[in-house]
Order: sequence, then structure tokens, then C-alpha cells
Amino acid sequence: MCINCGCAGTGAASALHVHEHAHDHDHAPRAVRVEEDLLAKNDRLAAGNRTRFTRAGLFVLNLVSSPGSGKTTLLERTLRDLGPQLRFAVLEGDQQTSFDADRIAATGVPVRQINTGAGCHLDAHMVAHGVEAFDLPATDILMIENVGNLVCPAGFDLGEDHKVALLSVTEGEDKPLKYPQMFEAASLMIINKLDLLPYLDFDVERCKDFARRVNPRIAILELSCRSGAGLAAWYDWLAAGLAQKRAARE
Ligand SMILES: Nc1nc2c(ncn2[C@@H]2O[C@H](COP(=O)(O)OP(=O)(O)OP(=O)(O)O)[C@@H](O)[C@H]2O)c(=O)[nH]1
Ligand SMILES: [Mg+2]
Repeated sequence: MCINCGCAGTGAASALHVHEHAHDHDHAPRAVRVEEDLLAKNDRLAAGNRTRFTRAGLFVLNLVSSPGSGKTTLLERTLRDLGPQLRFAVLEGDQQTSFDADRIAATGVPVRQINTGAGCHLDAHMVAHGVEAFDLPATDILMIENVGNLVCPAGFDLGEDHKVALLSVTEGEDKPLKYPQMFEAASLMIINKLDLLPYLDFDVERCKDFARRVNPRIAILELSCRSGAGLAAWYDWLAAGLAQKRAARE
């Protein structure tokens, strides 16, 4: 069950079981207990992932956004541009299909698709199994593309170093205030599809102000995966994060 929206996901069967059998007077407390148990279990597994990733010297990012903001496109560009210098692996999260994994596989980078079915987010357990196929010590950066959803993935730690939230200019600049959990949880916000700005009334400065209101520490980059504008700053951010992770490990 998803702790944010209660929709069917991993653990849905047990959550529904509690609802069916709970008496009216203790329904809410028992449901809350199930949510706490699920979150605590996810946090334990995420901590295990984090230890494993750190031991392997991996820098791990969890890419989150609404459907269609450009997560896979950003990955394709990044892998093609940096692939010769850095060793990547990619986990792709989607409810159905292997479309995104196929796009990543075309770049030559190792990739695994995780289909969540009815689930609206990846969790730490899925990631722990998803990375089994990879040679982690021979990898520099693990990219995890979460299910397109600006709400539920915010609540689930996967063991990543950072959540990176994408927001494309076609979505409107108000999203950081309307979906604050995601922007609070993210270390970096990427405003994507800058090439479309001439056709829209998206206010970039207002969007940045809204993001900083919910998270004063958030870093912000503006880019276009289509034109390539701003990608160099993203690559610098990646290199700095990897260097920092390695320094901390030593
Ligand atoms: N104009 C323009 N289109 C873009 C840009 N980046 C991505 N797109 C397009 O946006 C659409 C969605 O991109 P994806 O990369 O599939 O988005 P996503 O976030 O991975 O989508 P989900 O995995 O479904 O959540 C595609 O048609 C891309 O070509 C950009 O910078 N500019
Ligand atoms: Mg995608």
C-alpha cells in the first residue's frame, strides 16, 4: 500500500485485509500502524541499500517527476554524453512496458526495467532486487528513474544519495507549491524543456521562488534536453556529487 495515497501497490493485500477486519472503533489506529510498519520496513531496506551502494563506491540518484517531464530523455542524453568517461547503470520504474528500458539499452548502458503493476512508486525492496543484475563495484553512477508521479515517490527512500525532481515548463510554475513534498525531498530541481518557453507563459523566476519557499536548500538547474542548453551545468553537478561521495568514503 502507498503511504501517501493508500492506492494498491506493494503490500496492498495485507493493507486491505486490515481494513476488512478492523472494527469501527479501532479502524484508524490499526491502519496507521500498518502504514508505520510499511514505512519502517522500507526505511530499513533503504538503509541496507545505502550501505551497499556506499561500499561499492556508487553515486546514486533517484529521478522523480510527473509523467513526461523528460526523465528518460535526460538519461539518454547524459549516458550518450558521459558514457565514455563514467560507468553508469540504470533502473527503470514504470507501471507497465519496457519502453524506457529499451531506450536506455540503445545507449549501451546496463539497464533493468521494474514494472510496478498497480503500484505508483518504486520502493527500497524493488531496488535491492533490481540492482542484483549489475556489477556494482564496476559502476560509478546508478540512475533510478522512478514511476512518473509527482506525489507518491516522495515518501519512499530507496537508498539514494539524492532525489532529483524534474519539472518541465509545460506543467506550470505552480507545481512546487502544489506538490511540496516532492520538492522538499529533492536536493536538485531541474526545469526542463526550456526550448518551449517562447510558446508558453511559464514564469521561470516564479517557479524557482516557489521551490525555494518549500525547500530553501534546493539546487536549481534550467535546461533543455532537446537543444542541449544547460546540460553542461548538469554534468558538472553530477561530477561534483560523485567526487564528494568518493571523498566521503575515503
Ligand atoms: N521540446 C522538448 N521536448 C522534450 C524535452 N525533453 C523531453 N522531451 C519530450 O517529452 C516527452 C516525454 O519525455 P520522456 O523522457 O519520455 O519523459 P519521462 O519523464 O521519462 O516520462 P515517464 O517515464 O512516462 O514518466 C518526449 O516526447 C520527449 O521527446 C525537451 O527538453 N524539450
Ligand atoms: Mg521515462
